Amino acid sequence: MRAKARAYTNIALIKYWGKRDETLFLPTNNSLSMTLDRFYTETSVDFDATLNQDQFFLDGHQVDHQEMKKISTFLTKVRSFTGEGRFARVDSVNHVPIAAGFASSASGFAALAAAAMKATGTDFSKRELSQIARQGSGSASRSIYGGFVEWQKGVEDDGSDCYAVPILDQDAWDLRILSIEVTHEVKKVLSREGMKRTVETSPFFEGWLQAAAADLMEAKQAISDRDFTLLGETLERNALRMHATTLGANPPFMYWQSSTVKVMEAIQALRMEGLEAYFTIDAGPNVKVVCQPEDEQQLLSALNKLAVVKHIYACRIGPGVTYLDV
Ligand code: 2P0
Repeated sequence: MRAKARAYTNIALIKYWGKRDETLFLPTNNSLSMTLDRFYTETSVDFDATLNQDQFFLDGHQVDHQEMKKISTFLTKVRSFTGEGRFARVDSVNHVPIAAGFASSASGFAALAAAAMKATGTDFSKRELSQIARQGSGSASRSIYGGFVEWQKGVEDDGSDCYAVPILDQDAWDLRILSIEVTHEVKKVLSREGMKRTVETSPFFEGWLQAAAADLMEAKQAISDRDFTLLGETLERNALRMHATTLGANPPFMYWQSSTVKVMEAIQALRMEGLEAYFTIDAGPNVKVVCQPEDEQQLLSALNKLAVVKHIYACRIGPGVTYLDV
């Protein structure tokens, strides 16, 4: 049976940084994201009794052994959850510019989870889908839903209470996200490795856990009240706190480049001039800026004047997983 799904990337306002279980992808803190409307992955899955191993084609090309192993391990989790016995052919097309610094693993595993679960023909809830997607890549658990989404860390060892929940619909609050590309370079420390090193060696990690819990409460209050200033101050502070943990790791590492800092300074300077915008940064040097619709054009023109800015992708808040005809 064949099924096809589309899932969009998301950007964390309160970051997921640290795992308590690496096999089950259980995080050490709750995170909160906005799903975006612009970058997505479309994936079809066909469980086929004639196959004697899984096959994965990304943008039409068969992937290397290591990538294949990741997909096959994930499909085996889907098989054991549903009782599906066959191998699958997976076709995935990524509409995510790698250089934009968006984690395609979030849209990638959310689309793969949705298509694979549907292709097994079993019934499943969105909550179960979020739990399955989580076991491909943590942030994929959030891309099941549109709008604002909270991924709850849970307390159980088996992950049964660890999934994402929607907290505000896509159309309920119109915010804009400018993704600013400052470099095409691939990151040096992959996020999976970076968060592991931080958990194991950074003395700042305990502080991060306390701060992230407090930041989450404020962000949720801000969303509930549609208080943009409170949300912006909280998300910018939370990103800085996440990055501070990496400086305390051993060996230390940092995701910023000088161009990253130039954009951060520009945003803070524009804010002093009365243009309200806030930045966030993930496990790479590119910067994402959150603003209100009425300030988007002025911000775009100010940021485009910076020599370090290569490209700006303007995004809005997007939808959750959708199923497509095959
Ligand atoms: C996030 N990041 O909340 C955080 C902020 C990066 C910085 O989720 O190991 O690819 O596959 O669960 O989801 C990127 O990490 O990591 C990420 P795995 P993932 O968006």
